[in-house]
Amino acid sequence: MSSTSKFKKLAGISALALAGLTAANAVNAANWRYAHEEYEGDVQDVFAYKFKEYIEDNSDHTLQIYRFGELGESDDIMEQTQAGILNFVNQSPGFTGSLIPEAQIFFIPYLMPTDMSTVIEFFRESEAINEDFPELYSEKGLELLKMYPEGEMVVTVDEPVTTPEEFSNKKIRVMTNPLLSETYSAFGATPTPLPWGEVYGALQTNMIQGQENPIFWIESGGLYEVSPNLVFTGHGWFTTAMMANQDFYNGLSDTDKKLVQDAADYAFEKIIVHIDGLADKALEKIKAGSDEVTVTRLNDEQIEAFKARSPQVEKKFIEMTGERGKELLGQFKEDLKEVQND
Ligand code: 6CS
Repeated sequence: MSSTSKFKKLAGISALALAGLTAANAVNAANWRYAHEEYEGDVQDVFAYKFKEYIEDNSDHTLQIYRFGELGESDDIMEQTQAGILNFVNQSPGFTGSLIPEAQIFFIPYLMPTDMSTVIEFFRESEAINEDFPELYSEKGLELLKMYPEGEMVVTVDEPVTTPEEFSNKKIRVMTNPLLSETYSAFGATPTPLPWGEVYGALQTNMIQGQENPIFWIESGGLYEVSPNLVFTGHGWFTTAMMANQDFYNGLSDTDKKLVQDAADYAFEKIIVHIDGLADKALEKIKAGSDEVTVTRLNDEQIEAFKARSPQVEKKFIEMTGERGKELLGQFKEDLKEVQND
């Protein structure tokens, strides 16, 4: 055989082998489905798209993302994930509280520090976050992949509020977990649990007189248009969680499990950069977009009056979650102390 025809034959074989490999990859390539609770460009959306970027750059799999409303409310996407219709979901503890009561720990006011770098270090290092919570989620058929902060909570009200007394007779919307209702009762208000889709309309029609959310969301959802008085109380952070259906996750190859874990780590690193300075930028946009907006930052003395009501919420948390909740809270506090002492 001449060397040219030998080469042609070899080239033919490797082309065949390559085609075979590509076919095998195509067979293994999956299209995964991921839903979250927010709109285009919001924090959960950025996280989801970074997760997708990593998955698609490092495998043949593809990821389809569904934003708020495309598949329903937060509770709907969680149900679809538990049923295996969706592979991944981002649901915030604000809504997970009824499924996993311990997730309500984030609503004990003044438990979390206000300083962002300490908060981030806590999410990175905490045993409660990285070891205890995955176990709790696992009992509900969920593989917890990441918990991350979105921004400090700010209250918006129909008039500026600086004391618990001024909250009296004000209906404040809360996400649908019982502990958050306890927090707003303790703050002197009348808590009103509502799914996200009803909040803007309820503020507009004065069915409720306020709500709480991070600034980027108050801006992107236009909440300041119907609830223009922003009050910085310093009482907590909006935290969220991203997870997979556990049967789906357990059925993945070790390579794909690592891919998914690495993609979640990658998205976390990107989100930390994304939220840095986000609140300030959003506040500037809000101020530019409305003359009605007022900004009240509670001073230390005013904060003390709200903080004094935190122990009663902590007590309720333990009543709702028993020994396990008590242990989790102990670990949470220990983890916080460690990052605050650094
Ligand atoms: O208040 C809420 O319900 C929504 N807030 C944020 C920041 N993300 C999603 C959630 O549904």
